[in-house]
Amino acid sequence: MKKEFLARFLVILFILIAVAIPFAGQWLFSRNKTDIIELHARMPENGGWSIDQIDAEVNEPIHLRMTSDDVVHGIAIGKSDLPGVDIFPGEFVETTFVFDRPGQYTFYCTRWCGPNHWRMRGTIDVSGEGRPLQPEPQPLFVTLDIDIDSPPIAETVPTEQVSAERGANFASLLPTYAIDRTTYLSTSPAVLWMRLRAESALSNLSDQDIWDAVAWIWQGQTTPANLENGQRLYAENCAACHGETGKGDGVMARNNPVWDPGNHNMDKSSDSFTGEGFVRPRDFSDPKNLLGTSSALLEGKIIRGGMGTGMPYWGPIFTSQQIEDLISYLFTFAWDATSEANLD
Ligand code: HEC
Ligand SMILES: [Cu+2]
Repeated sequence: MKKEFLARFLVILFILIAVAIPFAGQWLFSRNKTDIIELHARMPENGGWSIDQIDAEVNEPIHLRMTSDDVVHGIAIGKSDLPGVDIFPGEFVETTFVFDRPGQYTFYCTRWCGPNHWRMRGTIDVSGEGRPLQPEPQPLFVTLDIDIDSPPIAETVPTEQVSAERGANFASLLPTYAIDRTTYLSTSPAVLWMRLRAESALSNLSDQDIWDAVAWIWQGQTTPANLENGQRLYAENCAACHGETGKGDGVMARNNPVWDPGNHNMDKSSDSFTGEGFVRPRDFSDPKNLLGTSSALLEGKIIRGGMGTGMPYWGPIFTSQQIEDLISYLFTFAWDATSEANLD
């Protein structure tokens, strides 16, 4: 009697389980389907990201299931520390992003998939409670009204290799404005050199002494750790066009025509400018270029980009600290170049 009851009970139980399994599967599956966003990465020429706008809520994870339809890509979120993920063709990879502040974020490709690689960008609109991503303060190039499309050439450059170490010897002689951070941000090394050269208190110093002092001032605006960070960001994001040594000879740009303001197809103020011409960037390792340029100008160019010249805009990608580190690193090209023979 007891045995028979048990047997019947087991049969019913098995039937229930058999019926329940597909339902449970379906339930789990449909949940996954609504929670997971499938994202295909493709080169811009092949259509770019299959989805370029995603809505999200603060503190609610978004799950991405990603694959590539062509070459290797990667994904990362601008202005955030969330680790990036590589996306390989023929494979699916999953990742989860959580945002703790509302605002508009940019997701972007992290692998050099072609000359238009940097155009692989999309936005994630995060709504909800919390301190929003601050609206950016006005960049200095706007406040100072600097024309970032006509970068100046240094009126004077060093004739020997500069040494920030030697420059430290003159620190106590320098007027306070020279070591002021605002001066560093808004003034080019060459303009500061000319101001210092005109100081009667420094008339005993040689031209080279003053260059060394200026190099020391520039060095004092950063740290070895920040420079290292700038170097890494440069290698990952900029060297493909600007070249490892800043000469403008990276694989993505070395065959482009050199910027020529007399050529109307390149002159942005002319009616015939198509805004599509890629140019070869200026040589950062020629001291005439960067030593004539202020940090504010470089920041403006990096944030806003070159409008049709092929120079991407990085405003939504980098934090202000990252941009600062990149600028500090760019200036090292100019100082290092003073050791080369291309001084004239
Ligand atoms: C796709 C190619 C490309 C990439 C990638 C690129 N640049 Fe450029 N960049 C250019 C071109 C072309 C110019 C020159 C056109 C212009 O100034 O408008 C330029 C100009 C600049 C200038 C203005 C310099 C001057 O003296 O005129 C700065 C600064 C700069 N880039 C920094 C960067 C940094 C930093 C990165 C990486 C985060 C970067 N660029 C990545 C192509 C690129
Ligand atoms: Cu890509």
